[in-house]
Amino acid sequence: MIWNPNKECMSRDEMHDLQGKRLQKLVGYVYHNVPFYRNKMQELDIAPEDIKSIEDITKLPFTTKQDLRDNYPYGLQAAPLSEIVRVHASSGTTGNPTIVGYTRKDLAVWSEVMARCLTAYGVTRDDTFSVSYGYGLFTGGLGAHYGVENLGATVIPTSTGNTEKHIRLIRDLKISGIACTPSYALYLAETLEKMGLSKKDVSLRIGAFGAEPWTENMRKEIEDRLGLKAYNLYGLSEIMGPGVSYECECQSGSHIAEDHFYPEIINPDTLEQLPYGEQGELVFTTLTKEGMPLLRYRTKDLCTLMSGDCPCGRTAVRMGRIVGRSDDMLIIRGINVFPSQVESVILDMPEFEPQYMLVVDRVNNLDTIQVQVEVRRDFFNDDIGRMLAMKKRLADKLKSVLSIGADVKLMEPGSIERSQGKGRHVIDNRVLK
Ligand code: DLL
Repeated sequence: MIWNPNKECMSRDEMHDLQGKRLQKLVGYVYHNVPFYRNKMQELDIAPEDIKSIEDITKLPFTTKQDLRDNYPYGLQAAPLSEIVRVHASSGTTGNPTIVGYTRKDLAVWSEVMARCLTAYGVTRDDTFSVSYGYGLFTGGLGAHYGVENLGATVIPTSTGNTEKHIRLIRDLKISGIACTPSYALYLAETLEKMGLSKKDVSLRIGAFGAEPWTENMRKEIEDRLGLKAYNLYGLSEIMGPGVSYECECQSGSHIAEDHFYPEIINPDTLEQLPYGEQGELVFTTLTKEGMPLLRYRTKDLCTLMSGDCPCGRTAVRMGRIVGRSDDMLIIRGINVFPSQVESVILDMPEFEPQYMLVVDRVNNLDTIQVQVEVRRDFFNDDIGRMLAMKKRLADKLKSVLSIGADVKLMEPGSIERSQGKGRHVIDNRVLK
């Protein structure tokens, strides 16, 4: 089944025409409504009229997460606040989060692309579907939720946590589909087994997994332990949220909803556009967004784009798995964490040396993060109570900045290994096999 064959199965020529027309309209819209883009285009000496087809996209400026931070909170919004009906946010590198406002039409497009994903996975109106991404500022929960409702399946908004209760609901409500991070899916499988149940006691058949990198081996393990077919779901808040691309039954790359999100691959050093098939940084232009449209947004995700026919009948370009990032962002339990966020918290506290190490691990299929930090000599103390209070102060600050709990380990001055060259601040022991 295909949700919207008119768009998902367009000929390549029709798609290029549509993308060209939408790009022209978009460029005029941002030029007149977003001073940031008008200035950038004037600096590059381009006017909206210079954009005549989708190929002209290379004339346009890039946008980065830093630009969003510099224009916090609403500087890049094109629509007036009276048109914005929802706001989501994702973590910035330091300080300001990235704020994304959606108009009513943006939300309609989002639930449309999410319905395309779910249909590609084989979800139908007869399914009962549990959305187990976090609800809140994170786009995962509400994004997937409205897609399931739009499709007409029954949505169970389980969100995260409370895993045993969730498993009982999966069993009792005969939940057949689930959306969550792949690591949470593994944790769910483990909890199921601990409760003395097995995949035979539940009727899960489809999983929509994303928000963090995962591998073919993880896919096999999740499928085997939960008894479902596992599909990739990709997206990012700046562009929309989940639903930017999705696997079909052929599972050979993820189809991009190209009539809304125009993809390019660039060399992250030279910023030159690369041909399909070459690995580089993924860049998206939001062709139809009203709230916060973005020109050539650099995702920092590294992957390849694939053209060519897919046996499912969809004609949209596919992207391969994300193989890494061109920045230092970590994804911990689905939440984006930048080492610089931790650094800014530590630098703000007089008790600590600017020497720290993040140790990331996966214990029982759940990501953990430990922040090791050196205490300044004048603050180092034999009084355990004072040391514990110091530890708690740092843990609380980290929690409020990172939105996830980190285990703090106080270290003696001079005990963290100094690096000769570039400071190394992360030890990631999660080996994605
Ligand atoms: O993670 C949106 C989302 C929610 C996608 C639920 C899928 C499912 P952000 O918090 O802005 O948005 O994080 C976006 O997460 O740039 C990638 O680095 C990573 N990411 C998202 N999906 C995948 C995936 C959501 N399927 C960042 N595979 C992106 C690998 C993914 N990485």
